[in-house]
Amino acid sequence: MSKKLDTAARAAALKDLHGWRDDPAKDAIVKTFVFGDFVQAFGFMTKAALVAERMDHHPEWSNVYKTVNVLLTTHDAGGLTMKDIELARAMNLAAGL
Ligand code: H2B
Repeated sequence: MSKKLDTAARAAALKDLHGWRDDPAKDAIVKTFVFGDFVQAFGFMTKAALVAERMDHHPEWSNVYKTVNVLLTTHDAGGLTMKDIELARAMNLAAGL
């Protein structure tokens, strides 16, 4: 199982993760993706879902029209791990960032 990141590792990992914020209360990272329209938002979710399934690591997310809110945390570990950082990177790539 992945190990929870300590404060220093968390800050270091977040530094080069464009657009992601710390959510310490939930021991998670969060990002709001805003696309041009619903089709782009849903296209992103489709790509991200396939990556998530391949990684066996799944986002908590919601979609309203062209906005996708994402929260990443590792349920098995009870907090943030490298798996969340890896999925966040993959989601940025899926969004074309
Ligand atoms: N996703 C996330 N975000 N955290 C987990 O701990 C997790 C998961 N565990 N996806 C996986 C599935 C686990 O439940 C299965 C059995 O591997």
